[in-house]
Amino acid sequence: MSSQTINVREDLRAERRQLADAFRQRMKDAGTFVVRLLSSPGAGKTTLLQKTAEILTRSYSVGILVGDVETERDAERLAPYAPSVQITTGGACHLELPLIERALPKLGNATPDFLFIEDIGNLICPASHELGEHLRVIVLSTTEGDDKPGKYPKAFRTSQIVVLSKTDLLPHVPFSLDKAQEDARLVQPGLEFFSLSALRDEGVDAWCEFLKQRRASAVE
Ligand SMILES: Nc1nc2c(ncn2[C@@H]2O[C@H](COP(=O)(O)OP(=O)(O)OP(=O)(O)O)[C@@H](O)[C@H]2O)c(=O)[nH]1
Ligand SMILES: [Mg+2]
Repeated sequence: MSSQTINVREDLRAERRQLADAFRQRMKDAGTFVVRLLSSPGAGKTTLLQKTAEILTRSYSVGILVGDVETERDAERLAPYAPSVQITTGGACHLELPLIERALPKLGNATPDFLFIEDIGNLICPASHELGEHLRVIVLSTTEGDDKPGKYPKAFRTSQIVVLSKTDLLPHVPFSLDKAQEDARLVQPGLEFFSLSALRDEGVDAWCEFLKQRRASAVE
């Protein structure tokens, strides 16, 4: 009797990639630019999204899906700025595309000009999951240490943009913007960087201008 080995893991990966590509194309066709934020817990994703939504909603429609293991806290913080839906995973350390598809209609407008996805605070699991975003952004805060890119390479390798957040704290913490950028570029030379303090509203305008330009070239 002959036997055949099937690589289930590879098949699953390929299937997930196809579903993510289809989602990305569907969003593009609808004029929705999908931006996903990854970071370790507390790096400042929600605070940055509050400021970003405040600026972008002056001229664009914005929707936000935010993942957490428990609680609706982030969606409650974001709701005053843009329609926001919390996805609670009850323990899972990352979001998956079926959760995004299920949450989208709850936004009211399922195809806003900008769809932001805040993934669960974690530099490991989310990096291995494709959600069909157009832009993957990693937020690295000055309180985490400038050595993190080399220690968590997959998150940096799979992102296009690094936001170096909480720059207002630079006088108080041993963090070098140059070292963090050098370390990240060793992992992925093509990375682009933004330094900002969402708390002090420094650098957020430039960040939003960049997002508008990227949206225009990606989906318009
Ligand atoms: N000093 C300073 N603190 C900030 C800044 N941005 C955010 N914070 C603070 O950092 C803490 C975490 O911010 P969040 O925006 O909740 O971070 P997060 O990445 O969304 O956190 P999780 O969703 O739990 O992973 C809060 O106490 C914020 O007020 C900043 O630019 N400067
Ligand atoms: Mg958050």
